Amino acid sequence: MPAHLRCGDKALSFARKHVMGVLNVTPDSFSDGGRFRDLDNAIGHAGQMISEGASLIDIGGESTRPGAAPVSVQEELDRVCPVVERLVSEFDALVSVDTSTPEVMREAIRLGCSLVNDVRAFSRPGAIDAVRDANVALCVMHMQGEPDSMQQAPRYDAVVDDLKAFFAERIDVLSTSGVCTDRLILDPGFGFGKTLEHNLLLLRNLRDFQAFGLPVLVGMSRKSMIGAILGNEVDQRLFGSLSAAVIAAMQGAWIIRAHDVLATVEAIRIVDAVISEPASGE
Ligand code: 9MG
Repeated sequence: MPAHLRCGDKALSFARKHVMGVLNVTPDSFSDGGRFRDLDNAIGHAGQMISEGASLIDIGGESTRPGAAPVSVQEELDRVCPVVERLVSEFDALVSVDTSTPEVMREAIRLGCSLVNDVRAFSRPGAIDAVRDANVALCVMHMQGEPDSMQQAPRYDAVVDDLKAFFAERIDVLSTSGVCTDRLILDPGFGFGKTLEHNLLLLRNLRDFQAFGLPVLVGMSRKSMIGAILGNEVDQRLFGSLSAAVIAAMQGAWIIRAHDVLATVEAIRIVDAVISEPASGE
């Protein structure tokens, strides 16, 4: 594992683990009802998450929840770019853009974002070209299918091995296209074309993904896998989300994507304290 991740003109140190705060700027966001579509509200919410300890803010203008409708390129640009521009100028935290759209990637990079988070792993035509020559970090997430149908019948031969093969292929495609692999983050994509059993197998075996020598990011916050275990609604999933975040961090994840930043930061600080090597065993 590298000591830090290059993120444009900034860097993310792996002396400790990090929380990425979720900032949805979609009218149909699954867990915040789209309250943050308004620009000032979005900036205020991002500022709150940064003051609570988020190292990164992930801005998404296209909902990827199961069954979500696609948005036009122009609509995604209109939702995301004003938020990126203000966050970059007003805060020190790393700005991440959750998009699969090459036009949005290019514009967000021009505005100074530090990371592109692509749930489609830079597979859309033009996506790799859009990021190749920037030195921003790239989150390569696994998803089986597309959001409108991905939860209908997810199937794997062996979910952990299948994802390892997927990451090997994407790393190969990206690096042979000229993307330096020290910019990459891997993400198993909890809930993206996976049953509860697939998600649990991935969480149980998360350490296997360290074989690539790249940082691992996970997002389980408020997801239906938590609700499926606890039988509760999205606004009741804090304790379950924290438990999953702690397990992932103990299993080697470096970045936790979360809605409830303060609670997640405190939980992850406990993990950092437990796993950091003391100077002596005394
Ligand atoms: C956008 N988005 C929603 N869930 C996510 C997850 O688990 N990982 C990443 N990288 N992005 C996500």
